[in-house]
Amino acid sequence: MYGSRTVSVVFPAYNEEQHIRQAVEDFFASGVVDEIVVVDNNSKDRTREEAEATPARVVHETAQGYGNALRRGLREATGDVIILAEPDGTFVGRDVLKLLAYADDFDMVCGTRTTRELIWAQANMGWFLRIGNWAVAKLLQFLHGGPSLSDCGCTLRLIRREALAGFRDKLTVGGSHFLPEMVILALKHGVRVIEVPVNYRGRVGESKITGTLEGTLRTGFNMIALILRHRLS
Ligand SMILES: Nc1nc2c(ncn2[C@@H]2O[C@H](COP(=O)(O)OP(=O)(O)O)[C@@H](O)[C@H]2O)c(=O)[nH]1
Ligand SMILES: [Mg+2]
Repeated sequence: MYGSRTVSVVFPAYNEEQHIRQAVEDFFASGVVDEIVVVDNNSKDRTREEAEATPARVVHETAQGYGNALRRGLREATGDVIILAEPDGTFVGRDVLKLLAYADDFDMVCGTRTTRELIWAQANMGWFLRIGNWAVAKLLQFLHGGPSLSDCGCTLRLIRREALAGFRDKLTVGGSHFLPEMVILALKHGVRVIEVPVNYRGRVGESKITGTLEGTLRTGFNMIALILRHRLS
């Protein structure tokens, strides 16, 4: 509970057995989270069992993909505000307070992993990822009339339930380029969006999106195509 609002956290999870328990613990330790929804996305390891041993609610999404898992989580979460995160150790539970602090003035609060002091030494955020995330965010900002945006790939973000209701059923992306679609649809629906700096740490377990150059490039190109397509439509 934060003020008078209930708070949900959504964790998309594909093979995250190594850190899922600690992640649930860490986000609950913020003291404001009422519900954590773990969306197990056909994990082949013990993610599901590990998650079920926590106070989190575990749902199983069979449609594979980062976007599919997050969209399912957005439908399942019951809080007045819904926070998307990852259970891989990269995000810090107490950072939800930074997002919540802006939730009175804005409907959607996106994290940005561009502040040097908050990028931990082990984080997967080399110059290529940093510039790429920034450039795609700027493309989105200029083509879709956004506020200042500097990171197109940060899962950690908050959306108020009433704001989400206006466009939730229009979200279509099931793959790794889900995040920009959420911002574009939000802007199209007059949702007030702001970015705030968040911590970004090293990951526990294998990275499935930006862990390889190929995965990074594919996701980047898909994001750019989506941003252009929405502008032209
Ligand atoms: N790549 C990928 N991630 C998924 C999928 N389903 C759920 N996820 C989760 O989405 C998050 C992002 O993936 P991750 O491997 O951390 O990518 P990275 O943040 O670029 O290193 C993690 O929490 C995954 O467990 C899926 O089908 N593919
Ligand atoms: Mg990750």
